[in-house]
Amino acid sequence: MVEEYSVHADARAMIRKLRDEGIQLVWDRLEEQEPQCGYCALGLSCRNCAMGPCRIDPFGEGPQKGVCGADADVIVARNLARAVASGAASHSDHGRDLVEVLAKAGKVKAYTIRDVEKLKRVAQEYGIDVTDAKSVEEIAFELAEAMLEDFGSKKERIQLLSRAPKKRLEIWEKLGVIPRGIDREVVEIMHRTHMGVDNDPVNLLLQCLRTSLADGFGGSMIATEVSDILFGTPEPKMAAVNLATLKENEVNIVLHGHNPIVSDAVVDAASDDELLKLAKEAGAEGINLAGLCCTGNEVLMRKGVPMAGNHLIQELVIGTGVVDVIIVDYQCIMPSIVDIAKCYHTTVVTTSPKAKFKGATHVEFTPEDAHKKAREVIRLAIERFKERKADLIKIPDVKPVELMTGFSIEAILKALGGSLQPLLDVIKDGSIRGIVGSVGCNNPKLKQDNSHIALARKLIENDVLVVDTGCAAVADAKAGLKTPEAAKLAGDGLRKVCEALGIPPVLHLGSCVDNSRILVALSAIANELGVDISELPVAGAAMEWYSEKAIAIGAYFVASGLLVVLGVPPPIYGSKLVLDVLTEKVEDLTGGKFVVEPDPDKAAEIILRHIEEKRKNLGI
Ligand code: BF8
Ligand code: SF4
Repeated sequence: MVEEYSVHADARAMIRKLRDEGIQLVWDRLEEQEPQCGYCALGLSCRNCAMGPCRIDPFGEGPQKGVCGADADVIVARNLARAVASGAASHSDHGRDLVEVLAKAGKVKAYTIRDVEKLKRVAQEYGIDVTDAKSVEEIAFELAEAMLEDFGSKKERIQLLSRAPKKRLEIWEKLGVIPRGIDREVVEIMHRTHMGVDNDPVNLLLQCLRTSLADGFGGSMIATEVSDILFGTPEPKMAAVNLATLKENEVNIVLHGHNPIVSDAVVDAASDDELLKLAKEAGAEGINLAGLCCTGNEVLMRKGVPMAGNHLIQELVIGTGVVDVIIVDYQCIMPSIVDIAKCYHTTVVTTSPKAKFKGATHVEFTPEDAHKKAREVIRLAIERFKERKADLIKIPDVKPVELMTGFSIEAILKALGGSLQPLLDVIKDGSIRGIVGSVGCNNPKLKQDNSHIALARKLIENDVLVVDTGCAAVADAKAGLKTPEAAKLAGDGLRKVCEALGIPPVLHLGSCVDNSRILVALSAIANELGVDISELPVAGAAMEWYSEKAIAIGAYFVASGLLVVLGVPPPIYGSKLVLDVLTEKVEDLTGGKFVVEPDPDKAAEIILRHIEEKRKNLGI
């Protein structure tokens, strides 16, 4: 059975160990939940008001309307809209936290501007004067103020939308989905899904697209740009991934969550001589950091910090018995890790006032004291190190897998010699057939990482360049697809391009908010070719998604004109109308659409056919 849970030896070894120790894991809880509610899976249940909860009978025999009279189409569309709102809000609130730090950069100890050039470039996009007379801190403050306006309710459109091709903007204008303020779109969804407001399912779906664009070209893009400005724009570098990145003889601190505000401060503090001395006095050989999930991707991309794993590794990592502290901020952090940590010596440290966990130790980080708090957490980890339980220690007997990371768009352009032209040339001559963004999560309903890896392998074999983010990126890295040597797994055309540039066939673009890098790249390519994004030989895939954030990402890709393959069915099958719109009719509106295909081989075939069709239409 354990074989069915994950493709990776490190994960399986840990699942067995934790099972032997009687610890309940995500797979056990999934089993306990089965059979899961069929109404909810189809999107047919509603508890938006106290006349309910209501459900619609999918077989047409029982009730076809909720107490208020809402039918299946309205209920499914409303539920989906609330998921998009939550996903967009998550990315965007993360973005806002970064903007608040940007406003204080240079004035507080932990945060400075590490990419001044990018600060000035983005500030100019916001119409800010960047003359030499202004200090870097002044520009940062003005940019932060201008970005906060993007979250408000006065603007007619968010600023970075202007990066999209002209044709795309015209399509959005015609559809009435130009996003205004980020907060405004999310609030409007909450309003429109209250009982008795928007009862036209198509109108609701259009608001889903608009809100998702407020995320992709707003909250997420702001998060990426400000992270680069504050912590440095990533550049290619080698690093390592899997559970063997933990070190038995060192103090191990696992960085889990999403926002580099916390993880970057901890990385900085970990090289402090005084703390290293303290660790040695405690009997450790050093202080070792390892990432998990998206904040792991952030520090991996920028600093080469080793990556312990992705979403389904978060419980298992504690089971090694060598994690002294696991420090989290927010999103995708299973509450269960606190319970599991109690079986070991591990302390879970929460850091955000908006994400406290019952049973965890709260060390609140603010921009003013992040420097101090990061040191406090490391000191705590050194104390915990002394409490390790020798009989519970077991790091899986595997070797860390190497990867090349750090492919920001700026880094890709640099590798190409400063212009997109060489990339366009190899796409035009067919050496590279197209580009696919592989994104999203793990889901315990699927064998961990299997679909991500199988899809990426098949795509590169067929000369499709894969760019990945989030947990998909960790999956591909663990499978060894992210070393320059992996070029040999690619088709001849892609292999030669990778070999010439010394890059892997699967490029790591970062965390989930960094899917905005994909939007930036596709917009730039489309602009260069004088076409729309929907005409490009490109696609997206979220084969193992679980999160509402992934729904928002999928929606902004579709709104931007992309075919998006989902490997896990979204809860929309209760409405034929919603299903039809999202998997067919939306193509006439945006040029993009969703396809649901859990089989990675078939998903790859669908994508390859799509790419060839787009090439044919472009005449290349
Ligand atoms: O934002 S890929 S499981 S960690 S939601 Fe979460 Fe999904 Fe991982 Fe990052 Ni993204
Ligand atoms: Fe039922 Fe309508 Fe209330 Fe939903 S909004 S719970 S369908 S009465």
